[in-house]
Amino acid sequence: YGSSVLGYPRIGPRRELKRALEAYWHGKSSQAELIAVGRELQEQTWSELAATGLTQVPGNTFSYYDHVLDNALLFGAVPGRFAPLEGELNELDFYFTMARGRPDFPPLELVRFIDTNYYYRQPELDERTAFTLRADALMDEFERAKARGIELRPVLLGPVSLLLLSKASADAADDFSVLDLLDSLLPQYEALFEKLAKAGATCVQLDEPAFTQDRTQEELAALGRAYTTLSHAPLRPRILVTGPYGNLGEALPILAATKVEALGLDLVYGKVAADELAKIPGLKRKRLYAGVVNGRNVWRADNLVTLTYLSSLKDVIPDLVVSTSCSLMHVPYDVLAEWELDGDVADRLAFAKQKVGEVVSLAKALTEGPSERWRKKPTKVHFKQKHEVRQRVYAIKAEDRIRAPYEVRRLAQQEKLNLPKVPATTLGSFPQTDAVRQARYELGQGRLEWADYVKRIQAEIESTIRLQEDIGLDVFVHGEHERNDMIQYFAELMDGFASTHNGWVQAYGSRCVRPPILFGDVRRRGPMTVEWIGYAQSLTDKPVKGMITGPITMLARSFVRQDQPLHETADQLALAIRDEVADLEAAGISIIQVDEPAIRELLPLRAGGRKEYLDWAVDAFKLATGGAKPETQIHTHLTYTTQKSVVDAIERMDCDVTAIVATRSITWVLDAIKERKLTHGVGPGVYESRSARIPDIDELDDLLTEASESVELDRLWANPDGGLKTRHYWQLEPSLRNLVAAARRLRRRAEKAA
Ligand code: THG
Repeated sequence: YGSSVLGYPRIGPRRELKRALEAYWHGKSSQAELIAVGRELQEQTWSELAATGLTQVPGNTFSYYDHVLDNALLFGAVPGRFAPLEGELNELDFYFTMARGRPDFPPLELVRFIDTNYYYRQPELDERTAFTLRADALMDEFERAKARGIELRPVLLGPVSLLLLSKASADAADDFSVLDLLDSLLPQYEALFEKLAKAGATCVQLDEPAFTQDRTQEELAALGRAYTTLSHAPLRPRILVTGPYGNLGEALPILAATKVEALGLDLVYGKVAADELAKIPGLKRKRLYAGVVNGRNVWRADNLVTLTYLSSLKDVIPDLVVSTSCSLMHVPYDVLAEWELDGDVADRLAFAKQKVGEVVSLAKALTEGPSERWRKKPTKVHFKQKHEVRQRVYAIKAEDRIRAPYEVRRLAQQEKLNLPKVPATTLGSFPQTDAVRQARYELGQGRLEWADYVKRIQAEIESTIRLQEDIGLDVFVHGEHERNDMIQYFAELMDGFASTHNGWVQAYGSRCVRPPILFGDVRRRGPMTVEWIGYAQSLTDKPVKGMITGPITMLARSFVRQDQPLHETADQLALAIRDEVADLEAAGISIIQVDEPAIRELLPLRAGGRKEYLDWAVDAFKLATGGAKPETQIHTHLTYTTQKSVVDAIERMDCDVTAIVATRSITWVLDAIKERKLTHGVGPGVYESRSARIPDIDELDDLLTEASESVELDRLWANPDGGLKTRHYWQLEPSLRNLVAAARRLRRRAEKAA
């Protein structure tokens, strides 16, 4: 039986690509040096995959920035607004400018890739888009591998997903739909197939991740049309179509009915019984890439269970290739690069390199039977339990999740806090100085004493407080100087989480995260934020907000244990946060923000599972905040989506104040306010904190005034749409001064009118 993987990480085992990119972007190295690093990473990847024993090695898994943008440019889909730059810049600089923008050319929008923690640059299409094939780089890689005796199976986005992941450009005709371009795109795929076939490629992989989400009949019909056409291409390699990240659902019989030779199924997130597959006409005669090794988590596969499943599949579909559920780009490179993991945890982990090994040994076992070792040492699934934590979860009562009625809380908070109408605040983080990063690094190295570190952080907190006083904000924050990444920060302070040294995963471009590993029962070791927030509050009479990351966001951005339902793990996290809320209250903090920017990120891909998810997600949040006294004001910070179920969920979270990021346009949020779907305090993000532009008073006033037409002024808040960690003070200061001025203007007008 064959073995393969659908893709591989590309940032480099030691983030070599990140360093090379940033050196090049900052003018510290040449393009030739960057390209040398890129080639080296490509070659390392195929050599390693071939040496591990995969029967088929994927190609084109490398990218200098983003594979979605690569695929758009492979077919010449340059948005019209960037066309003027094409003659001016060389190919790679042009590509980076589309991805990163420059002052006169805003970048392509950064969008979450399906439901992963990877973000891509969204291609822009319109009726003027004219596709052409630009396959030099792809063919060059293919030839270089061939010269090393390795035949690659180039990986591409399938044509329909490429279109569906794109958006209509700002100047597209009103009736333009991205699928209008399918017929002009397909001939370019055919031209590429011909080139590949002539170069000796026997198989090409086309990923159609868009079809593991709910799709319209029109989109499904486009899929059928695309692969009927492509499978009739005159000269082509065998075609493998994959459906990563979930279940292909209705798309599967459509693909099975075409003449493509092979299908790749995600049999982890889209697990189906073999006899269900047997019922699909045409499937038995295809080659099945059985995606049984999870490409998105870090746990070792249960070998015996997986082997049993594979055996049942091969009885139905004889031509079987053992594979991964999706590309391995969502996991770190190598467990062996970690030296501080607890043995019990390390033994259960598989990163990309180990997962390739699992695929190879499962394929071998399918022919030869399981190895003796598997029987002697079965894969461990369960961890040692912490009875105290489990008992607390079982003892949760419904009323633990319920606070006093909003009206009662509102009056109690008004009396206690005495805030003005339209209070101005920020959402947490302030810019981090190099000195603080340096101090944290030295602390980690053991070269700085804790007491000295505390003094340095306190100095930063003090200057953040003084700045906010000077600007005239109404509710302060301490600035989060003690945190590099909030997820890592909290994970390090709780039992049940492990952190890695080299477990980097690409977030976008050169940016990476090191997701913590949530392996066991979660418990707070002690107060996590009180030292810093309490210090900040001691410096001022203005209320300082406590800042905690919510249970769902901790789940969404960690690698989470699989031996118990997610909702149980969420409740454990919620209890830890509930304790932190109580400690903050006891330290005199009267406003506490529990952020859940990721609550929509765990939303199931298909509508079917969404209600159940939102029910337990909202419940976990309410458990985290439900212990707060009526006079304590609970805030949250969320990303808004127009999906009705999510808007309802915001309301059900029952926060006193919700700050909303409106990723694309604030009018969505204003609409929801107008329709009176949000009945508690609300802070529409009136300026984009991630943009370099400084908003003026009039435009902030206009937005707040528009919001005030639907919200009474005593539940409207003025705030940016996100943290300010990556801003410069020269941007942040004038922006916040204008925000305060706009809020005061609105307040004064209201007072005059009254
Ligand atoms: N933290 C975690 N997960 C996240 C985000 C986060 N997922 C979603 C979103 N934010 C992803 N966006 C980013 C943006 C910037 C960076 C990472 C993810 C980033 N990373 C630093 C880098 O690559 O240089 C590393 C920071 C570090 O040292 O930890 O800038 O915010 N968990």
